[in-house]
Amino acid sequence: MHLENELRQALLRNELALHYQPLLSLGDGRLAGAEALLRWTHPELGSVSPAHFIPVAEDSGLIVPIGAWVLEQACHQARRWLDDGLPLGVMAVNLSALQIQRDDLVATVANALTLSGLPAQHLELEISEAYILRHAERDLRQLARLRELGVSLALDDFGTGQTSLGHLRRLPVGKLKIDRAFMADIDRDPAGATVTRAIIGLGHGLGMTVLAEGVETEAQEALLRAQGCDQVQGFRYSRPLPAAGFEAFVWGRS
Ligand code: G
Ligand code: G
Ligand code: MN
Ligand code: NA
Repeated sequence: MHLENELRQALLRNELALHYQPLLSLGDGRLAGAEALLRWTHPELGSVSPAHFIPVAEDSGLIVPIGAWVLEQACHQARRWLDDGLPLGVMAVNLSALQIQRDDLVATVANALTLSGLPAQHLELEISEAYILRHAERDLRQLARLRELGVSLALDDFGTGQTSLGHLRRLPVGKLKIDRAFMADIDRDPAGATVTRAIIGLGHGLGMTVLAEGVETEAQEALLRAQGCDQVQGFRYSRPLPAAGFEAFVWGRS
């Protein structure tokens, strides 16, 4: 079976869905937002991991129509929750390198906002650090155009790339998401804790919100709290959930 052909059909056959993982404020434990994460259930293969199919979608260009679908779905869901009086905060959507390189990205994002009626300040776009530094000047212009729409930007997987501090300062990014690779040993290894402390200090120094990804244990949470980290996300709180499960978990809706 050719995965690319199957993925091409997936949108038409309605096999894609979004799950949502809560982003929480560390200070008061309140919901700060949700990250939309793509899921694919193939009729024969069953559930296919995004780690497996996102690279196929990127290499084939399918990430462009799929990414547009993700934006639309996520914005609609956010709008429904806000209409129901549920205090969502932001809806965070991952963007791929290929989407950022395309001239129609701003129109695609604007279209998703218009169709859903979601106010732009409720949309946060996540851009992986590993990607952003390779195309500096062009990307800076593209990011600035997104900011003009009123959406916010987050630098995802932070700490795994090699963003220079000078470059970071020029990025119109309001949030750093510390890569989950750094959580593994922060509560056991002093060097690990030094890295998270440094990233939190750096982000705050630049006026950014700092979120730690992949938080799984109470000890990790305690350390991040002591270091002044603003937000957390991870299996300790909740796995990514279908919309109904997210509502039940976060707002006690049944
Ligand atoms: O959900 P999971 O933890 O397995 O995600 C694996 C990877 O797939 C992560 O790097 C995540 O950023 C990426 N991913 C999930 N959903 C999307 C999406 O809608 N668009 C893009 N570009 N990447 C996504
Ligand atoms: O690259 P990005 O940060 O978008 O990836 C998000 C991915 O991280 C999702 O696939 C999600 O399922 C996964 N994830 C979220 N929380 C945790 C966690 O606490 N531990 C691990 N191992 N993965 C997590
Ligand atoms: Mn992400
Ligand atoms: Na990440």
